[in-house]
Amino acid sequence: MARILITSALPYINGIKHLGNLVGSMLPADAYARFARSRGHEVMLICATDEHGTPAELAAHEAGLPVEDYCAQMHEVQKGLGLRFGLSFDWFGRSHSSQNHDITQHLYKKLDENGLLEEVTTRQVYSIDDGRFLPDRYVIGTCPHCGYERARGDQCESCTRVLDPTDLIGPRSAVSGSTRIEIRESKHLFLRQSLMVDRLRTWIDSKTDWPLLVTSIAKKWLDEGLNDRGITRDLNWGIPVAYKGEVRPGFEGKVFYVWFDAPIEYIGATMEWADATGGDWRRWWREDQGAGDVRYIQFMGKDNVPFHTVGFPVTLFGSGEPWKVVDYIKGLNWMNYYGGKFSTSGKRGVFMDHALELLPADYWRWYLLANAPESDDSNFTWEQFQSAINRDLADVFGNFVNRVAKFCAARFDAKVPEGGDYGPLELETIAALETRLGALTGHMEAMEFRKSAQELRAIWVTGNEYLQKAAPWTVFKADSVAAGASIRFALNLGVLFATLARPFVPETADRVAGALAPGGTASGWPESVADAAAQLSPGAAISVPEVLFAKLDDEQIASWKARFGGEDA
Ligand code: B3M
Ligand code: ZN
Repeated sequence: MARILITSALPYINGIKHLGNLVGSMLPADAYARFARSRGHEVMLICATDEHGTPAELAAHEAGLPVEDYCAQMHEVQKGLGLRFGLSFDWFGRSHSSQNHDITQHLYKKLDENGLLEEVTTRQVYSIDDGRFLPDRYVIGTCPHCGYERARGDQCESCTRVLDPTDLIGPRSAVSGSTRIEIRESKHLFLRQSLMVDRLRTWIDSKTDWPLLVTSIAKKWLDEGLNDRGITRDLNWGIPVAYKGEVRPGFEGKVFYVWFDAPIEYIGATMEWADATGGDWRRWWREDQGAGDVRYIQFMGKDNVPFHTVGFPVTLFGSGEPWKVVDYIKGLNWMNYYGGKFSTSGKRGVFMDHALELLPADYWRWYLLANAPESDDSNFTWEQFQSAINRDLADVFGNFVNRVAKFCAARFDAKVPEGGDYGPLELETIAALETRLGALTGHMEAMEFRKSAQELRAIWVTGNEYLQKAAPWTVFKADSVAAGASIRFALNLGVLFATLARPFVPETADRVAGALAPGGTASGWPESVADAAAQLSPGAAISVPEVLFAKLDDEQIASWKARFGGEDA
């Protein structure tokens, strides 16, 4: 049995997350955690809301709420939606928790003691009418290179050139539109990443099993020369630059940069879990206190890779304390919506709350994982979604379970048939499924969700092919015992299929297992198909589950496409 710590990138607090956010980190992390638990490993699955930074402040302002209230409310909303999507976090924390305050300020103190922080006076844009400093992204103006009129102070979205706010022509505040802005000096703390280049390169070079997407991004940042990076901001909302209640002199009214405290919340959330459950967070995070044998896996979108392969490891290495550092990073590309970005402001795409209004979570989970943006960006289209639901879930998995359960209820009094033995056809089917089980297990261990979904579908198809060949409904007239043996075999396959499907469609898997094996079965990942094919006791009662997946018709798809936008939207 292994001990596996899994963290998913933290969703920003503002707004309901869309399906792209879900499949970009939280959902694959959950699927892998479920698989690992079914293999008997001890798993700690952690996520949280990322509550600091300008987006939180502006969203709260728009909502007309104090930012603390806004974050508390939105945390509950996101936590509730995650539960309804079957995201089985051991803890879904808050980066504004007192635990994260404590651990962030502890690590700040250690970095300072180890000479890895430097006070630097920087030039910041101050908005007189907003009464606040503006992060570069919140200054807009005309790009000096291409004339684009809504260029941001950090980058021009049109010609993608990296900018400094002082480059902009006619700069103004993105918050109020005011042009009464000026450059003011402000003192900030810089993390001296440049001192850790060798340590980082050695560490990243040792990660020979990481996906190319992740190592290429990490090495690009190292090759470009690791600059020291500001880790404080002139904001009111965030974690104060303080230690044990004492603000660092000259840093009154400043807080840590959101990307400094957000990854630390992985530890903070585990502390929250420990405080709530009496568990021991050190067994997961301190190499000197039981975490030495932990395998730590992170899930995130590709744009988060730099912070997880540079900033966060520098913080942990730089503390001089034996913190658990990531062993494997599953970086994902983007899932787009008809080739374009999901957009909260542009009202394009499907968001978690609306998705659940339309269909149960398992419909979405299946499509997202079967089309996970692993090797490249992937696309959500209503047409593909309809095909996946109808072809994979309804026609194959759902149909198999319903046909077998209904026939058992009609002809065998809804009991697992007794008598009869498995013959050549069953043994041939078992052999074919053994091979596929090995392939599926390999793909899941490699966190390859598209390949896993393909293999899982092929396993369901094998079950239907067996039914076609065995044809118990035809055999029954002449030989009800042989038909019974065939149905017993198929019922066992139904439970096996549910066990293998649980990381993808957990609610449906539980319904199938509850109907075919109401007395409970070993829900662990099967060692062999042969064992799984004989786990139901002859004579045990079964029930017929409601239709597992309703097919989606063209009218539904057309109306949803109109509502959420399609390629012509
Ligand atoms: N809140 C998510 C994003 O960039 C960001 C991840 C933090 S993980 C520590 O969309
Ligand atoms: Zn430009």
